Amino acid sequence: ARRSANYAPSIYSFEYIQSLSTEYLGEDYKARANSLKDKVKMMLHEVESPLSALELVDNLQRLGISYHFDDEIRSLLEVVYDTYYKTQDKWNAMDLNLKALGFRLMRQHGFHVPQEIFDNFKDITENLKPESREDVLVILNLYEASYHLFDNESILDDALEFTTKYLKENLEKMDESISTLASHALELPLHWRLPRVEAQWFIDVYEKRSDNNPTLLELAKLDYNMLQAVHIEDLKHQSMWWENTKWVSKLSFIRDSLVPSFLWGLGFGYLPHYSTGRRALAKIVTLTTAIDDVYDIYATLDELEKFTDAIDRWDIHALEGLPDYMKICFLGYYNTINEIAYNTLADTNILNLTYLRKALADLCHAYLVEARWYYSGYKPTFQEYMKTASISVAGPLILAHLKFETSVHATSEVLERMTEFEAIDRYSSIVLRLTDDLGTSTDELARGDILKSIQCYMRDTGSNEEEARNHMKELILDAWKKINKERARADTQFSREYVEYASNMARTGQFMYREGDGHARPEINKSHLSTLLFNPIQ
Ligand code: F3P
Ligand code: MN
Ligand code: MN
Ligand code: MN
Ligand code: MN
Repeated sequence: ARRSANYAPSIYSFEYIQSLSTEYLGEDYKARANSLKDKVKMMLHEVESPLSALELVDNLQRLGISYHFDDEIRSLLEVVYDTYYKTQDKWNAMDLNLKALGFRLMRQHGFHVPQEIFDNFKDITENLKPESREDVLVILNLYEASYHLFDNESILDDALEFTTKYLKENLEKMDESISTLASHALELPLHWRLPRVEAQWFIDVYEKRSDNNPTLLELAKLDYNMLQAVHIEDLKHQSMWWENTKWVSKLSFIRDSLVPSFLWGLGFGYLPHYSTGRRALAKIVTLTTAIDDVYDIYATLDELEKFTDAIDRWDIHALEGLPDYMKICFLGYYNTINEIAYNTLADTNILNLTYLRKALADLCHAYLVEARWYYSGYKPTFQEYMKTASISVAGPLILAHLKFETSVHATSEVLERMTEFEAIDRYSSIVLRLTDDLGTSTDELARGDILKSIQCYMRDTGSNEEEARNHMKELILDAWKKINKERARADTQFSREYVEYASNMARTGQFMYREGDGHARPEINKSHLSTLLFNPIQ
């Protein structure tokens, strides 16, 4: 008898999604947004101190509207960098708060600032008082800065440890307005958060501030709702496509992951010009989720060998040897991937099908290895598991696609830089796998599955589940240190955009699985989904 996961039907019906509408596509809104943008540009030209410049940039970023001012922000940061952060004699004179805020923004934007800027930070932090709002802000800024650390940056390691402990231990003593910020930061640092979800949260926080800037606030809300209108169009397109594949009715055992898969697409990139990429990636995630269920749950090992071989050959004739339900899987996948490759070819003149096929074949081979482990009862070591599982989590497949979905049509650059991106691809896939296992392995083992990272590590070391989970969290931090290094290396418009997408993949994993299997059970993220996709901000 075949297994089944008994997934619940989607909580978002086809009819519901098609009925969504929004007024925010209208011209009036566009005109209003443009006049607000002009005002913000003036503000960016008129800043008077480095602190006010950096705070303005930070607010624009957190409010989710900095993308309108990329050029202005870059020039402003260049000036601030040259004047204050470039050399030691310049930064010596700054206070710790300014150092910390600037360090984070500079590293975010690829400027070189060494960790030594925080030499002896404890001389200052020792005397800070949790009862003082200003003092806690210093700690918070240092905390957020420290997450931009590279491997072997021990000062930043110390700063991360110190500030985390400080915030945790002093939450009770803080004023409520600031303890909200502190617990939010402790839950996940800004650097690991999904920009769109963060914007939604921060707009609310910013609105409650007595010293907020009404222009920024109005633009943030308006822009949020205008972007949401673009996302709704994407989602409706997506749902029409998914309905037409008929997978939900033909393949009774799969998850209908349309909406959470769209959220992955949105997580990789939320900007309007990224619609094509968002749609392509959301399709890949929707189909791949179903194929993962074929391998994990439904198919026999013999069927899986045949399916993997068909994917390898990418030959329409391979269809004939497959059982009926797998013909649907194979041809559905085949058509979608070929169409995506066609669009890239027509749009950019790059033929990437060989590359996309290879990523898909690697994924299916990793799935097959895991299926063999399952049927033979084999228990891999943690290291052996990770070798396969950092591929089976679909990170490399997603990243293969993302490289061709950047806004700059970097025709030859993509192909030339493939090997350069191997490190960021590997480490963002590791974050994805470990977050997935932290969130999904409990359900998976209950339903019958191979041992996942946590359990392999427990077997290897004799540790208990909590220790193993904490170890995985440390490995996530280690992987981010490597990601940060690769981010700092990105030196062209194309590579900067790409490393952002790869970082966003890790961030989406951290968001999706933070409270369990948010991908298989979208009700976990219901309230976020509703503000992201279904209801404008008031
Ligand atoms: C990680 C997976 C899925 C979710 C789909 C998300 C994507 C493709 C980014 C299928 F690939 O989750 P699941 O937890 O079932 O994967 P696993 O590899 O653990 O079976
Ligand atoms: Mn699975
Ligand atoms: Mn699987
Ligand atoms: Mn294009
Ligand atoms: Mn999983």
